[in-house]
Amino acid sequence: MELIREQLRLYLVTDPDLCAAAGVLDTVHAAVQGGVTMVQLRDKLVTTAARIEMGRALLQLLDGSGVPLIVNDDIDAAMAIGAHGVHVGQSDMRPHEVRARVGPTMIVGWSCETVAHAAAADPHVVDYVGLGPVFPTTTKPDHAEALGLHGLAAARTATTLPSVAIGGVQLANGADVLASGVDGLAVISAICGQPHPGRAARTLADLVMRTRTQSSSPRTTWRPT
Ligand code: 3NM
Repeated sequence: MELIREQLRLYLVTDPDLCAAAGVLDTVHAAVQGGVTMVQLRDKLVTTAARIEMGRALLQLLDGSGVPLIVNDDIDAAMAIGAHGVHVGQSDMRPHEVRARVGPTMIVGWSCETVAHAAAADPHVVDYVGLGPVFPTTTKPDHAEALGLHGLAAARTATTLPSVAIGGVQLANGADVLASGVDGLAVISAICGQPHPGRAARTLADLVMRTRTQSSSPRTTWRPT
């Protein structure tokens, strides 16, 4: 479980529209150079075949980097690609069904929008939870009500699973988000579509590292103010 906490430190979720200028592959390449520790292929609008093609290219790009590739929602694509994992949301296939499909070794991530969702995450089935949205975000227009920092901290303490915060996470609020005790930050617009995705990733990765070394024991000492 400790490896996955490390891999969650800076989690890039791809968005083909926001990455349009540089392209998904170049954005991911630059972001990994900058220090991204996990990548999720997320494209809700393409066919499984197109997702497999992009996923294979991403897997090749990530080869040797130690950065896992996770596929959003599409289990068939994840398995065809040979991705490291799959991520599902509350309205997608249930985690235990996903686990039954993908077997014991693939990473299974689950989006949790409430404290109750986080409390329901089964550590025997799920490898990590995505907690969010922390803040309102235009990147996912149909998102659930934002948790805010207090809600994020409550959701984080409702589960022992490794966790990553998502939704409106940016450089300016990253330290506050990490203070909730989550293992890492998941971002789209803070990297995708930035003028220099590699530099944006580097600055965020530095923030994550700095915050980790500064905080003595955030998982037990953080209290909402
Ligand atoms: N999932 P940005 S919020 C893909 O709450 C996604 O589960 C969310 O984009 C959730 O970093 C979100 O640009 C969008 O705010 C995150």
